[in-house]
Amino acid sequence: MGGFSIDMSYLRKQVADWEVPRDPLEDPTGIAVEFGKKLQELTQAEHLSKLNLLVRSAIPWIHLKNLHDSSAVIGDTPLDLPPQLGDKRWWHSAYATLALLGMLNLKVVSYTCENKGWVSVHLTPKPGTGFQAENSLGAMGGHTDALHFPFPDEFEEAEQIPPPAPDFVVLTGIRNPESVNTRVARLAKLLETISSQAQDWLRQPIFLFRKQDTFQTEFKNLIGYPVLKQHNTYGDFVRFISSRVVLDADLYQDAAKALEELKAALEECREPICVAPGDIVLVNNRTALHGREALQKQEFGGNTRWLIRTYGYRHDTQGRFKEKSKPHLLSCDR
Ligand SMILES: O=C(O)CCC(=O)C(=O)O
Ligand SMILES: [Fe+2]
Repeated sequence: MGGFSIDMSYLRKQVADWEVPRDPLEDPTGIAVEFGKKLQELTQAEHLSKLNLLVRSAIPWIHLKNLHDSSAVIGDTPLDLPPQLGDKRWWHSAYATLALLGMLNLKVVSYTCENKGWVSVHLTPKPGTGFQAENSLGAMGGHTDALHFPFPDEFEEAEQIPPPAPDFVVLTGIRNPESVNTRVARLAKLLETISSQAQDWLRQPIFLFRKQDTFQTEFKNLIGYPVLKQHNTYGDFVRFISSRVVLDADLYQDAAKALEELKAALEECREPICVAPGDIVLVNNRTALHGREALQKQEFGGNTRWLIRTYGYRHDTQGRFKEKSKPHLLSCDR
């Protein structure tokens, strides 16, 4: 089954009236639990059961429309990925996002080695040069976030391996004046499109996964793992970014062809989702790939596109948490 959208405008007013006294960066888990209960009281049972399809991996993404109200957000769109302490403009939207995770019994998580460990980052156009600026405007191919981190069943607390990549990526819309689309592709569709021989190669533990630039960690590569892997409960999982999956193409010519097949299928199978102001999109980071169209204008700050990104774990996903006082924070240290 594909993903789908739900109009949540029936509860937007009540969510917009929530008092948001605490900085979401400081107590994201507490806010998720407390406001998750409030959101549950407001959410129609039928919508809750649709959302639980996502948690159970029965659908690859869900697009919630008009859940929060960002129309009152004033001032310039931030230019930095990490939020500024004291900037409260995005708090309401962050509370709605955290409440959603809490209602679904998902854990909000962040990594010590990415964006200073903050749970929320601003996806906005960044001026200047360097990877952040370049990634912020151009089209983004289909990918999974944190692809060089393991799947949950590959993680061992005692081993020298970082905590699992996020189970879910959450995109919260604050501004999107040009209606620039996020693009999603579901793995099930990709697997119908590529040959069974390609699938077999992608299941071999022969690939190297290079870290994304936003991760500052000594774990730079995940070496000798497959692109596709069957999970006992949730079916097939994927990890992929076109430019960051590497293998010895002389030794494994057919596997290199399999990667090309996957890339071509991704182009074919992606579907647009517009994360409009007030919307929240939850994407399963193991059964779907996400990316984005290029932004149309080379403009920064002002009223430009502004999404918040948050990561979630299933409640039973094991990780290496850094300290009790910050239950969201995963340690990338050995
Ligand atoms: O801007 C978007 O719609 C998605 C961005 C994204 O996937 C990322 O920054 O990793
Ligand atoms: Fe992403």
